[in-house]
Amino acid sequence: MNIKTFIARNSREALQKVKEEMGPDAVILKTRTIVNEGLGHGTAREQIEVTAAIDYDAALSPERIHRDYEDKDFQKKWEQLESRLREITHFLMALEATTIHGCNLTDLCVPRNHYVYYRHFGIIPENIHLIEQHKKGEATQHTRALSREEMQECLIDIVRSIKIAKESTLRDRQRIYAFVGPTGVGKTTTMAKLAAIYKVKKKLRVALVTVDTYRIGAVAQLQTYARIMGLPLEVADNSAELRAALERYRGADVILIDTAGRSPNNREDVCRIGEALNVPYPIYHYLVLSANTELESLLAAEKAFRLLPLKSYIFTKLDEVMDGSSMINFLLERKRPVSYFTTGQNVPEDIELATRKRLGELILRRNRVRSIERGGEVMHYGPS
Ligand SMILES: Nc1nc2c(ncn2[C@@H]2O[C@H](COP(=O)(O)OP(=O)(O)OP(=O)(O)O)[C@@H](O)[C@H]2O)c(=O)[nH]1
Ligand SMILES: [Mg+2]
Repeated sequence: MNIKTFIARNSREALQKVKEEMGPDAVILKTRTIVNEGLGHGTAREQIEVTAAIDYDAALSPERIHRDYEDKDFQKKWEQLESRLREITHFLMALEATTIHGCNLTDLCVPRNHYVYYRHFGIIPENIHLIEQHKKGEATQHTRALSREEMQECLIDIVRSIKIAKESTLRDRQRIYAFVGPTGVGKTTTMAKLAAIYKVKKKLRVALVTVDTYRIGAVAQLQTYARIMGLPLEVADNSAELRAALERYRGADVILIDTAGRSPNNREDVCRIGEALNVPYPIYHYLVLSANTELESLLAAEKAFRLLPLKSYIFTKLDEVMDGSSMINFLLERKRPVSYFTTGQNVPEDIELATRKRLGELILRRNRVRSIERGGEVMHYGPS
């Protein structure tokens, strides 16, 4: 039992202090009013003294632990802790392995020193074998430390294992693109960037449609872009209206369709997007994801939106991440290619075609390899 006394101006403040310092399980043993004499000359004032106690055994009781474990936030934190611990264990294992002559990570079929560098580059253990599989038996049994060239090779092997979408060069056929994904990832902004590029740089006839009649202000947001760029915009509430809009846009080279952001945890909402896009036209579905999202959430989003015929990914907000390792691990694990990266809020400037060179730069942005760059040994991460 731990007992403590708190003095405050009133009982509310005293209870707050008890809660902050001893937690919600503290019990109040005694409360009394005391007089603080101050500096004399009539400055005396009344204060509250509270004596509280906490039984640490009770705070750690099986009932309490069980109650906490039922809590979703607690479970999430627990899982994160477990996964971090697994990661640290793997990493230590590999570090240790570099000192053992002739050993190989047999379960992963990866030379141990390669393994260490992959980990340095932010690749999660589960994805390392995917990279090595790609090399189809090229793996060697190095046990000495890797040279700079070999380290560059590891980097090249990582980016080579990621699929990059080819930009469509079809000019004779109308192209229809839909932008789907979780809320606030930048679907509308990305669509506006591409619309401007198609119109201004590629001189194509571009038309816009939105099926996002769900969020207040969504139509107005796109109307503003359409007005600035001088592009036609249709609002469709359902698949029949979308079909009619597409028919009206027969003469357009490119049609871009914006959709409402949906939580990946709500399957029904994702299905509704699918229903709205269910028209007898070939629609190329981009799954738009934000690079500043943790790996688990990216995988969960992909799993939910896989209900739709996804073709490739667009990753937004690369300007907001330190190293993009969750995106890189996602792309290693998921087999669809990546089409574009967006790097800021400016329309249309902040968008680029996805390249392996850019992925390599992102991997190098990790703190751990900065010293190599600083030492004048700037890495070349190979062909894109
Ligand atoms: N930093 C940064 N911000 C971006 C990028 N792309 C979009 N944003 C910002 O992200 C916010 C949301 O963008 P929207 O395009 O409205 O996102 P959305 O996916 O259409 O959102 P919902 O339709 O509500 O689901 C805006 O403030 C954009 O300016 C990017 O590449 N980098
Ligand atoms: Mg939007």
